[in-house]
Amino acid sequence: MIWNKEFETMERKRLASMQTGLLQQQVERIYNKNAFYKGKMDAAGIKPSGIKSIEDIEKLPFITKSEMRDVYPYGLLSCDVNDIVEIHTSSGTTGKPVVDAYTQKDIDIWAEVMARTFTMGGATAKDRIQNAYGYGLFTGGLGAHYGARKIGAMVIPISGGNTKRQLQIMNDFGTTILSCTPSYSLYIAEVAAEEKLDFSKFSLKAGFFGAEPWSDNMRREIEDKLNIKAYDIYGLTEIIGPGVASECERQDMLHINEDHFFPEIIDPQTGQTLPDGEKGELVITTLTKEGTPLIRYRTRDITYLNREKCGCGRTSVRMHRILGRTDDMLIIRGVNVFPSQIEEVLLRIEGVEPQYQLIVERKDNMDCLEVQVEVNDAIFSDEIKSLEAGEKRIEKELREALLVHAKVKLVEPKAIARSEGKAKRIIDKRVF
Ligand code: DLL
Repeated sequence: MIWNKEFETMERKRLASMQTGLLQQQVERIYNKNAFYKGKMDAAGIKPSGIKSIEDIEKLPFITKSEMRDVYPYGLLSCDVNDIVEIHTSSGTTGKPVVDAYTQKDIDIWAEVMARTFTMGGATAKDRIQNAYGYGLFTGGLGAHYGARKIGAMVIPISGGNTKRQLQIMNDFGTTILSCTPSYSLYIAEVAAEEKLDFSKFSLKAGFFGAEPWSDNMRREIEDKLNIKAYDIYGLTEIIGPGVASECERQDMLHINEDHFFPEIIDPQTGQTLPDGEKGELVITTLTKEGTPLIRYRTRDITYLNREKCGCGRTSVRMHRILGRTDDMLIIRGVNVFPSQIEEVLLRIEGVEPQYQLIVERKDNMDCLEVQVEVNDAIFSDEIKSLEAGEKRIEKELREALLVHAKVKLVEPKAIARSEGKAKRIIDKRVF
């Protein structure tokens, strides 16, 4: 099922020419309406008339998160402030939050791209969507809400938290679709097991999970435990929230809504554009955004692109699930380590639960990485000797995958704090 055949299956030549037109309009608008962008373009020596085709996007300067913070709260507005109908922001835990301001047209586009997302995973007007993403300034709750309403589904706007109630509502209302973070879906499964609830007796059939990194192994765990198909959905506050890219029923990379969000992959060190298939930092330009348009935004998310046509019939470029972030790459004794690599190794191992935390410390000027990971009851209640043997075995596998030593500590079930939103995987105690 395809929500918007015209745009999702557009012939690529036509799409490129449409993108050229949209980029030209966007650049013209920001140059004339936003002093910050005008300053940046003047400094880079590029005028709107210099954009002759979509490839000319490379002439435009990047924008970073810290620049967005410098112009907080309204510095990126490219329309009259009275035309803004809704505001969202990032959590701002590491500094001033970044702001996404939406006009009514921006909200309509958000609903459209989220309608595509739900339809890609087989949702229809007959579905009952339990939306356990947080409602509020976070974009997950309202973004999924608008998309679910757009396809005419029944929305259960429960927001995150209160897990027993989630299960009660799921059962009473016959929820067919769950949307929340992947880590929260596993917590829901865990509470269900404690309550002796059996998902095969529920009506749940699919879940739309994102807002944090997860792996294919974690997908399998979720699919098994909740008895559903689990789809990866990607987005970020700066661009629109969820709805930037999502998986179709083939679960084979995420289709980017390219008629609204133009993707590029760059080498994060040099800023050079990389060819399709090469891993690098994802850069996104909003082609249609009115409120707070972004030109060449450096997401810090690492992935690669694939332009081959997907078997589902969509022609849009696809991105691999996020492989890591340039900023949560840990540098351990000079070696680059991504939490996703560690998760991949851990979840290959029998008896290991998808609950882990990485603790980094500096002892005697040496970086030390400890991986704390939960194991199931059967393994934990084994003799100390076999626990130690398990730790050594995982340490060996991690060493082979990461090329650096990590100390492994197997911990009892539920020892690691659960999250109702994004999971906290890294505790970096080093002081730089
Ligand atoms: O997390 C938007 C969202 C809500 C996406 C609900 C999907 C579902 P932010 O809070 O601004 O926005 O965080 C954005 O989260 O740059 C990625 O690093 C990470 N992220 C989002 N989706 C995924 C995903 C929302 N599917 C940041 N896989 C992004 C991996 C993801 N990382």
